[in-house]
Amino acid sequence: MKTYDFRSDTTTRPTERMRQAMANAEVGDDVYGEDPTVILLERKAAEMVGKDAGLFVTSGTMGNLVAVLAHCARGEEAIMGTQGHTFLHEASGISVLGGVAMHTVPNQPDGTIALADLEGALRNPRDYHQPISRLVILENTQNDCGGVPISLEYTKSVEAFARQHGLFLHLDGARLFNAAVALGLPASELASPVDSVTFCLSKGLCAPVGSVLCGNQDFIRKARRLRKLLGGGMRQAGVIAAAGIVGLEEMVERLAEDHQLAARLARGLSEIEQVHLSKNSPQTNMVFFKIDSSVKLSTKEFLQAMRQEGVLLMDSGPGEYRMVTHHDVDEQAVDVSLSAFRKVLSRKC
Ligand code: TLP
Repeated sequence: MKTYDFRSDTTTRPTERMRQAMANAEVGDDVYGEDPTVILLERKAAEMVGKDAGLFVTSGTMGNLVAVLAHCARGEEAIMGTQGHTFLHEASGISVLGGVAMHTVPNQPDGTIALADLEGALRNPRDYHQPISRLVILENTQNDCGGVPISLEYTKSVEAFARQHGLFLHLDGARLFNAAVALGLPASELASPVDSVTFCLSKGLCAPVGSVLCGNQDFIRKARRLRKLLGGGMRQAGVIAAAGIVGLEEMVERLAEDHQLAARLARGLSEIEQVHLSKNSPQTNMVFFKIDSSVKLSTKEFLQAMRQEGVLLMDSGPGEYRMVTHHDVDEQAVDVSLSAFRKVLSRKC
């Protein structure tokens, strides 16, 4: 039976054009700065997000880690949302490896962090009992709040706050291009207020591996050293960078199709009695929902029953589930999964 994987857009496989580009990639030793394909990817990525320079890193997690370590010294503090990926899903790397404290403040349902909460998180730099506030981290799209695209106006307001208080501003833009497509703005504009931004090639853009961290030349020089320190210096990395270039050239515009497919999925789910859409789904390529408490299936049983019908999805917190649309699922996959929902939910009610 064919399986449709809605767990994440990280499950996308490289396209045929990517595989060809990888096979033919011109390579060199990137630790010596001699891989022309990596150099091209970094240049292209930086240009697309409006920064001076880029650094190819293994993953979004490494991009955020390197960025935070480049901005903050040990004992300093990064302010971020309680729903932020860096706080929830990155094994506390910035604290474990960088000695950087995480100061969390609530995300609002629309994915933003209230300016008053940022203000309240500020430390007194003259009080030596306190850590030093150094950085604010935003996320766009905000994954755990519903894949929410965050507006340019809001990001600018946080920039003004950060400048006023001498803080750096980093953007986890793992899905920045989804936000750009949803808001109808270039990614470079959305990232213009921030000092550094990382985005993933390996999600909706379909490349098999990698993210790019972008910022000014000095920041990227520092980041390059930190990437090496973390064991992320790659050699003939042009083989994978080549797929990233295809992702940037060919896969950005089509993210709109993923958003339309998520809308179709959400419409279908909303017609199923036992399914309740949550987090204002869908806002981009993610659909969050809860299953009615009348359904006597544990999370594990429900996921297992759906898997038996050929549909993979993920739980995203107590009683809540997430489905993500991407290049490797289509209208037929949505229709099959809606039938699977009907079958599984009616069976066990
Ligand atoms: N997110 C994954 C899981 O880790 C939850 C997913 O399936 O959504 N920032 C954001 C906003 C992300 O959503 C992710 C991945 C990352 C960073 C990390 O990227 P990778 O997986 O490349 O380290």
